[in-house]
Amino acid sequence: MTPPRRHKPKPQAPAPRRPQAPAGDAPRPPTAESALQERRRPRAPVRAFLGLGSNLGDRRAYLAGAVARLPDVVCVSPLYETDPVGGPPGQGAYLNCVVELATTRTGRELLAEAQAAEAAAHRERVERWGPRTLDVDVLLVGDEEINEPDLVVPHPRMWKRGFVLVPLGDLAPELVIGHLTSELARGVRPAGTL
Ligand code: A4P
Ligand code: MG
Repeated sequence: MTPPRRHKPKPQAPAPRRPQAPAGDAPRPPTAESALQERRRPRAPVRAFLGLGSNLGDRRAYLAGAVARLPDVVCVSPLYETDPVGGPPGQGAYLNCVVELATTRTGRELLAEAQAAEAAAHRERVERWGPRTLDVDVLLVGDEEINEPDLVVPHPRMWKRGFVLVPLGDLAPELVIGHLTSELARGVRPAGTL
């Protein structure tokens, strides 16, 4: 099995200077949403995992673009070519991988980053599980549990999907024990690294 690749963080640009607030500008009170985010924010970085998939266009380039723009990435799994699960018949094979982050961001903040990466890849939503340039799913964020209409973490379908569990097992074998069966691993073929 190809070992996971340590992701070299890009050299940091000098921190942007914060614009000075005009004199007499009162600090804005927190909204209910921002207060909830603050309460959920981990104090120390936690291990988080995102699942990436592409089955349209230059799949490798879309995955590489996502890895370059996602924040706090520390490790990238090998790539796998995988048979499509669900969706319309006749769609092409996927390239899948999983990235590991060391992050203090919340699950909701990571969903926003995931959706920004999808938008940057010009993802079009035509039908559920239809072909896509890029899909980024929030799999795990430390031990955070979220059950909201537009965000469920841990990702509810990840434990039954070979295209998630095989690359996740490369990065964190302890997490897939008892979930990754030989039947799930069928149709998940090594495809090199990014
Ligand atoms: N959403 C809720 N929880 C999450 C989460 N943890 N991470 C919501 C990301 N999104 C989450 O997703 C639909 C909605 O799910 C979003 O609006 C978000 O608020 P989507 O990406 O717009 O649509 P989708 O991906 O078509 O639907 P879904 O249900 O997320 O599908 P999955 O589970 O992501 O599966 N086969 C192979 N071989 N490889 C693949 O990568 N991917 C899928 C998509 C199907 N078959 C595949 C693969
Ligand atoms: Mg998705």
